[in-house]
Amino acid sequence: MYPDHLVKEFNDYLKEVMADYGAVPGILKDAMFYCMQDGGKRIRPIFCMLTAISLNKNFKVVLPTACAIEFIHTYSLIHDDLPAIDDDDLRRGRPSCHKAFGEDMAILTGDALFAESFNLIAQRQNAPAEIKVAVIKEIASASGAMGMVAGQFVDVYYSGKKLSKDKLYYMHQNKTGKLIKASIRCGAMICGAKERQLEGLSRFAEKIGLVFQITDDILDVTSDSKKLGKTAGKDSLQDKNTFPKVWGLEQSRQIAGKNIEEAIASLQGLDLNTRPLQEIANFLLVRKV
Ligand code: GRG
Repeated sequence: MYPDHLVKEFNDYLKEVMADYGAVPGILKDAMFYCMQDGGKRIRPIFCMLTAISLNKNFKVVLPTACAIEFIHTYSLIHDDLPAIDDDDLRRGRPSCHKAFGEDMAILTGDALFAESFNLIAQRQNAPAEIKVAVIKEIASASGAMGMVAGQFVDVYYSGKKLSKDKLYYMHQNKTGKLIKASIRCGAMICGAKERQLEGLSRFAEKIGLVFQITDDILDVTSDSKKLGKTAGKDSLQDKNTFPKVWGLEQSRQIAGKNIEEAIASLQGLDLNTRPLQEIANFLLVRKV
């Protein structure tokens, strides 16, 4: 089952954070608020909060970093939807940012959220300075030129071209997996995880990050736009390289299932409260949105 109570806690905290942006000028502010308001699953913040819980800490201690990661994720969706990239009119069940505010504003809104995410950690995250630097480094690396942007590059550059299985893994691990991994690793670092726990959680995170994108690919084929809140069937329309295209639907499901088993196994023997992380890992196999 999805931890809806944590989504509510996160959204309440986000409202408090957004109140800091009252002085942002004109429709840039409207666009930032529009894109950040309730709507997404908040799964990256949830991963971060559940990691705190697995280490027997209060999830509230990681909320600023969880929020910073959601800022980066939202920026990536705004830019991904632009006509020059995926050209999508629908996001989270509403017109995407550039449809509502224009392309110029969508570019600026993404830029603003990206920079403000680091501001948020610097200003609000309560942790020793060396941990804050490590968290910032983790998130910058996960979202940068050898992380999310690298994965997105492969996605864009190889659309309509044949992609090897190795490159498909590389694309998914970078485009989606690394920010998910950062959500878990940052939660662990802030909560004082021991080296061995951090390593185990990182192995868990790599596998579930991959599975999250595999199920995203599967849902694009098997679900519809109304349920997803974004345009279904676009991957094949744009001749994207996806798991169902390269492996077929059934084998994609099997790869996802095997990775979830391995993810859960990597949590054992680490002196963690593993149940919440196991539950969300299993949820990834049955999620409908
Ligand atoms: C420089 C153009 C440019 C891009 C920057 C845009 C970008 C880098 C990266 C995009 C990466 C991207 C869009 C990955 C998709 C990952 C994914 C599965 C998104 C959907 O996430 P959900 O399902 O969405 O968590 P919600 O709406 O629930 O938050």
